[in-house]
Amino acid sequence: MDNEQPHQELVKCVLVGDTAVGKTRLICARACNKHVSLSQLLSTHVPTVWAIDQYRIYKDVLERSWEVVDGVNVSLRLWDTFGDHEKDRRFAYGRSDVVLLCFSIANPVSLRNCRAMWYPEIRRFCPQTPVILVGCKNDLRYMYRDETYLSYFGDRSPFVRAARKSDLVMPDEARAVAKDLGVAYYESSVFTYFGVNEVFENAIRAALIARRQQRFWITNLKRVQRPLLQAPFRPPKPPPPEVTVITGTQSKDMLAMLNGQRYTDLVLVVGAVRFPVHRFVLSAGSSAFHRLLMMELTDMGARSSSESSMVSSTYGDNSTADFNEDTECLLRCDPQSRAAAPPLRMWEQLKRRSSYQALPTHEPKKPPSDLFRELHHPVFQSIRVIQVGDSGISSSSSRAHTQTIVTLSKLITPQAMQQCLKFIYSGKIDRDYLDIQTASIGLLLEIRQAADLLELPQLSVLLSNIQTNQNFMNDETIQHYSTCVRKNLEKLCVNGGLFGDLTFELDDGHVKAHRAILVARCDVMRAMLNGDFREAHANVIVFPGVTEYTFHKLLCYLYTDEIPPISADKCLNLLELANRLCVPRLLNLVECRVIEDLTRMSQNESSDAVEHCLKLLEPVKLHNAHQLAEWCMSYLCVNYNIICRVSPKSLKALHPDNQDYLREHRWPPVWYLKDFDYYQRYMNELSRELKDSKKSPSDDDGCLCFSGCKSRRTADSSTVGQQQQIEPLTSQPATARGAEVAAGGLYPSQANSVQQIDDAAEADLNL
Ligand SMILES: Nc1nc2c(ncn2[C@@H]2O[C@H](COP(=O)(O)OP(=O)(O)O)[C@@H](O)[C@H]2O)c(=O)[nH]1
Ligand SMILES: [Mg+2]
Repeated sequence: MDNEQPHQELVKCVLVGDTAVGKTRLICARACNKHVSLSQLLSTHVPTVWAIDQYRIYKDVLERSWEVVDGVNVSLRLWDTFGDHEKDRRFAYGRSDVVLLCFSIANPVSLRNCRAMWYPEIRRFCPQTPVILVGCKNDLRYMYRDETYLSYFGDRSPFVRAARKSDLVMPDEARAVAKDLGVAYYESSVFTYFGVNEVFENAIRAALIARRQQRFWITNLKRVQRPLLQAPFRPPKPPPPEVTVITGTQSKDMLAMLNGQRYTDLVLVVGAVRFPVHRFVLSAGSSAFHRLLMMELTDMGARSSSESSMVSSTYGDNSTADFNEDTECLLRCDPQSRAAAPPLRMWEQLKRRSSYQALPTHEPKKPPSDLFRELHHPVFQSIRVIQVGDSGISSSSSRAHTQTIVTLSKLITPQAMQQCLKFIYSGKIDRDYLDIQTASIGLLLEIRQAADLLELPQLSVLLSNIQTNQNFMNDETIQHYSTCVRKNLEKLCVNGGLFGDLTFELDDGHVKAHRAILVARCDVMRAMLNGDFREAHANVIVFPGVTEYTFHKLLCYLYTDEIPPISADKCLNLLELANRLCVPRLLNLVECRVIEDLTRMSQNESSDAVEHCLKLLEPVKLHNAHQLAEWCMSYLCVNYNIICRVSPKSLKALHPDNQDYLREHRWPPVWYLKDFDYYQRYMNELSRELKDSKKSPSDDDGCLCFSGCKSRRTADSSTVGQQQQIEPLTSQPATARGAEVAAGGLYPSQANSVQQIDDAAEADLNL
């Protein structure tokens, strides 16, 4: 085609190839900058041709046709064609400057047709025109197993089918065809936009070089480079699989625990209503209760009235009172001593210690341990501790325990107490009170007063928010409460064993726990402790094969719904326990914690994370930690090279199916590594040649004298296509290439040099 204006070039580029290989989409991507979504790409294909008159009709299409390539202002005119083999494309080929021979990398037949049908046709109509082989849809090299991609085909098959691995054409296969035909090779995808601009930019180069050879006097083409070698396409690194944690049910479980009234050890007497509750929960939820229940309870008669008003005097003191050998005490709260002595033994000990007559060792009518005390406190009127039988399922149980009875003053009404307890257990109050429109103001005030007296600051804030119509702030308030109460439960009950009524004998120690929470939070524990099993009546349960470390994490979960950090090397026992006790959320939380630990490890230079993943992969599957197994597998896939380097033996020790999976899904894939190796070797060769050419005078420095490179020039002009085959150049950024362009622009290469590189790459790549 003739120049439209001086120093402006018009390039006619024709796209040919089988139907549905992606010609029209590729043209639209370049000419209209059209980006397409996956669903658009996968919609049913209707053969269309992009009309050439769009350059005339649409101004923006015409504007986008302009491009500056190696300093030359070019208007690229793209010609689309139908892919039917028998069609007459004579008109399209006429006066073309470059032909893009397209095939789909997911359709090997379309590549075969390039050699068998298309190239001969092109050469028939345009014997001298440069040709470029273009592998379209190269996103399918990794998308073929993408779940979203595959999901589109679910209900459309068998009419439309997804690309299969066996269909994929690898870069080296396509490159071999290109070499055979003596043309340059590029890949593109309109989905990722990889190569879209590169294909056309280099098509322009091929066209301009051919033009320069015909019209060597046109000086504005002297800096045009030969088509550059395309850097290989590396599929994106697959993201690690996401781990989901099933929603916690702690609030619900705690409420069920309150309503179920099982294993209670405290009765709150409020007016005519008695509330059986659990001391450990109240201690964790309310400072007022904590202090009341932690005080050293002595009998009134042994003290003066001023000393006996200890509740009021110790109020404000949050610490556990010191145990004094001389003090007659009913309940000792030192966790260590409690952990060491089961309740009954402790009771005996206390009885022995007690010198005071009120400890009713010989009183026949009163239970021997019954102890009563008046309290001089605005809310708590009196406290009584009695010894009772099992409050659990079996009334005939021999398991004895203490029951504390606290009588509250009239300042707290039963309804207010009900709501305070609900809040302490679950961080919630009844719905009726949440809306100022429906709630009775009087009742709200009663609850607020109770919350203040029982030192439940978050409940006070919650109620005040309701009163001021600022309910939107309550989520945060409830969150704050649950954080505080979880911390207390962990500190007092899990770590301290406060008011624990059951001891677990583990491989390396003893741990105290509370039947109530175990039963409320874990079905297997419920079956064990409620049923006819021996454990239902035992104070000590032997748990062989479990260490304190593991059991502590289990208790943390049962009490707080969360778990502390877990190191990857210690997780297996906990996963096994979580699986054995059927606690799926704990299993998920452990998976998350271990992944956190592995992610942290992976940030170091070391290969620790890889080694841990290799160790964990198969055992965690046995414990149903499938998400963790999947994560490890995905991590190993993207670190396959490291495994081969540092742990080839561990890799071989894996189940053959796992080895196959890793090989199959390794990232970057083998075809990329091969292609990258080819590219690098070529680049090295190129820089060597560049050095050599710097030493000898350049053949293309703008002078019209051909003497220095006569033989090469002759070869160039006679076989334009072959020139591209033997000299496919780099796809370095233009800036990086600037110096090279200035130094000569053309990159001579021996006719067989790329062939040699290719052969060497095949031989040397030990993949
Ligand atoms: N995944 C993927 N699909 C593509 C790509 N290019 C085209 N397609 C799809 O392949 C089908 C054929 O495309 P089209 O451009 O019409 O092919 P033509 O007949 O050669 O013009 C259409 O369904 C396109 O959505 C690509 O780069 N990636
Ligand atoms: Mg088309």
